[in-house]
Amino acid sequence: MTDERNLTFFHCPQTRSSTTRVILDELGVPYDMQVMNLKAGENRNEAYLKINPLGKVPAIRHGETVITEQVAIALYLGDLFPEAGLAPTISDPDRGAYLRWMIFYAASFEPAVVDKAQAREPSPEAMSVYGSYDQVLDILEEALSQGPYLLGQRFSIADIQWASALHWTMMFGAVPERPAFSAYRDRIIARPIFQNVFASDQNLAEAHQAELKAREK
Ligand SMILES: N[C@@H](CCC(=O)N[C@@H](CS)C(=O)NCC(=O)O)C(=O)O
Repeated sequence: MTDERNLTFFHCPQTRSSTTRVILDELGVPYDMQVMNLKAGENRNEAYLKINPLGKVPAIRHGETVITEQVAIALYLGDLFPEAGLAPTISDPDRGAYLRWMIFYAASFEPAVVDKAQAREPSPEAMSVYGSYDQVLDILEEALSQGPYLLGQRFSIADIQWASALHWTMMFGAVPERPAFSAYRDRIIARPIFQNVFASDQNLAEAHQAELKAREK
């Protein structure tokens, strides 16, 4: 059954919403992209704060339904377009691992990496939502070493999420270039859609920078 509701995607180039953009393009579905200039603070305009009161991207609107939080959006889109085969369905034996790795990203990896990057002392292990930064990386390394994909032989949205995360965090030095991480990232981001999104986002970011400069004059 075709879903006729319009899909709008709220995007700022070279941010977490770039991952959502790759997911949408890998799914091969039509959507309307609303681009905001983050450096000009457009994500804090009144209209966008009605979409996400935190002013954060990504967000999507599907018909009347608004969804924020990149992992929620990724899971929603994968389920909305099952014919793309990028998300194991509920009865699929891979569904559990898929959910695990998607949530591990938001609930364990992100807080671990942000605490580390901010040089914040982690909470005592039993209180910490992620255990320790090293544990998180070791668990991930073990999973990625099985390869070629997180779900074994099958490419999924979890790979888009993780390759994108490793791409940015290793670029900024927040995660070390362990061989298993680099090999995995390189393999996934070589996909043409990743490369197209990187190039298009680079153009958008440059245009936003130019807009800012023009306004300063
Ligand atoms: N928990 C949110 C985090 C989103 C987030 O931090 N987005 C950043 C871009 S990478 C943002 O919109 N920052 C703009 C701001 O706070 O002004 C998610 O996973 O979607």
